[in-house]
Amino acid sequence: MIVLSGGTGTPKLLMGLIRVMPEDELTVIVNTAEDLWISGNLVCPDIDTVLYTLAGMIDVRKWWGVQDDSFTTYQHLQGMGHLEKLMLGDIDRAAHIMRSELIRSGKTLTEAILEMARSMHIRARVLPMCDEPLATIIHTPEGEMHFQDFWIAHGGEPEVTGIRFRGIENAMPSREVMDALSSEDAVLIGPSNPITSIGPILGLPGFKDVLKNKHVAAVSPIIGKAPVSGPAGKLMKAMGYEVSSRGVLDCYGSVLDALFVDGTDDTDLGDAGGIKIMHTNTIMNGVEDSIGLAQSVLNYARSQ
Ligand code: GDP
Ligand code: FO1
Repeated sequence: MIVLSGGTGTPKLLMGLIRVMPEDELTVIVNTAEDLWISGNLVCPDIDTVLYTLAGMIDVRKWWGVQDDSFTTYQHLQGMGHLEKLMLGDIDRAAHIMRSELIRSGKTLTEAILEMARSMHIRARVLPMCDEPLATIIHTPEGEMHFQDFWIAHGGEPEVTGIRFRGIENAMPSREVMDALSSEDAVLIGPSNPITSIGPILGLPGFKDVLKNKHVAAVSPIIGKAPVSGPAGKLMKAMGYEVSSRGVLDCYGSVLDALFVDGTDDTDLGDAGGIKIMHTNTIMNGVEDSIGLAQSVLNYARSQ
């Protein structure tokens, strides 16, 4: 199975999937449009959360960073007046250093991530969506800013008047991503932000065309009229979508064959344009919930 992922909702589901299916049958294609360079190293928040989740190292309270990490370097830098945009843990920073050194030595981002995954004994195939650098730029009345500035420095507060993915026109799905798609029929869009996590993946030139011949299911990250966490609601609204599973359907449009919606969500989806709607518990407050949803998704995929 191929899973499209951001850095919170879908990793929660991956935690269940690796417990209900052979991990080496899983390929995860991960958003890179929130990546940024900090203090000389490339930070890939979504990829790192996926890697740490699969390696059993993720901090499940925050869904970013390594469990029980220290922040000694971050604090010393701060004390010397060098302020970093993200609070980087020491073990997390080691991963950024390794990745950046591999890239500086001439490896692609994909090659670097495959090597890091091997070093963490991860059996799933974790693939960045592309090798070219991309940036999610949020347009606000205060000016344009990188997604991480919007979300962290500005607390997600500014009004959003537009969103663009800088560099997407010159990017393409990597060879490894295309190879994975050519040998797998079932694609799952995890419960991730449809605009800033899945949007860049589906927006890569040619990506949606490849999905036309696949069985594509998604899990809605919106329950009722709000996301479980994060800025998905604000960003969907800014892009003209209803904040509901109806809006999620509209975001993904014709690529979808099925949508998993939370059992408590009574949004009227009408005939959903032929897309199969399945209601089940999609709230993952722990590994048991993740396993339950993973099993439902897997049963559906195997029945196709
Ligand atoms: P990001 O990269 O950190 O934004 O992470 P993602 O895009 O992967 O995930 C963010 C989305 O996950 C948000 O829109 C949340 O509503 C959704 N989400 C988080 N936890 C859950 C959950 O337990 N169930 C569902 N259905 N969605 C969730
Ligand atoms: N999110 C925060 O709200 N504050 C942080 O200081 C922070 C640090 C951080 C460090 C490494 C990393 O991989 C992610 C980090 N995140 C932090 C999460 C990140 O900003 C976003 O939630 C994701 O980019 C959204 O996909």
